[in-house]
Amino acid sequence: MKRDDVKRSKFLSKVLRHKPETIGIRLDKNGWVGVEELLNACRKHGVLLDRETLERIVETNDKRRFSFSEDGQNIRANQGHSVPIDLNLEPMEPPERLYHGTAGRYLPSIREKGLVKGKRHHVHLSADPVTARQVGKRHGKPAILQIMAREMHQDGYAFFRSANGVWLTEHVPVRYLKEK
Ligand code: HQG
Repeated sequence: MKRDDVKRSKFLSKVLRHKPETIGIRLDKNGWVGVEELLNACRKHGVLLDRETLERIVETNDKRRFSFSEDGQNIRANQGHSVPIDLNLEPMEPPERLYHGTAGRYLPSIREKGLVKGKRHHVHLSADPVTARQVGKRHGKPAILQIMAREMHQDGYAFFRSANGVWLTEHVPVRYLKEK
């Protein structure tokens, strides 16, 4: 991905997940905003973006963070919001194990409280340890946790998978965590 696109993509993450008000847009209850509305608002705020560039960012984004609606009129972030929207995800049966990458310094607190979602809507889990390590690295020296996802699910906990393959759940209690 081009360097300028990475910058624009970070900006889009900010306005489509966390702070739409900074450019004067509103997300609907499912997180969508009109593409034209978004492009106009970005331009007004000095971020040069046209439809073609936006399409390229959606397609080439390393984690497929954004999706267009079927008719192409709207766009939203696939996951990671802190604003209260409903992605309308269907609960799904998870694989036997999922993974969570975190920083070593968080482990004492995680051993006490389990994985908590903080400001986000869900705890984010990865399907494989390599991805989990990359997620963990963002916070410092990474530590990888295994989650007994199937067992949790059998015990009645709901799991969801975002359009870009991130597994989501409300909270992971300590008893389902295993340190690798
Ligand atoms: C930690 C990125 C102390 C948790 C990634 C994490 C992901 C605790 C941090 C997505 C804790 C929250 C989300 C507890 C959890 N005590 N710390 N009890 N429970 N934590 O950034 O999962 O690039 O909100 O381990 O790829 O790192 O944005 O969550 O270290 O998919 O698309 O609290 O963000 O995607 O950090 O990352 P974050 P995350 P994007």
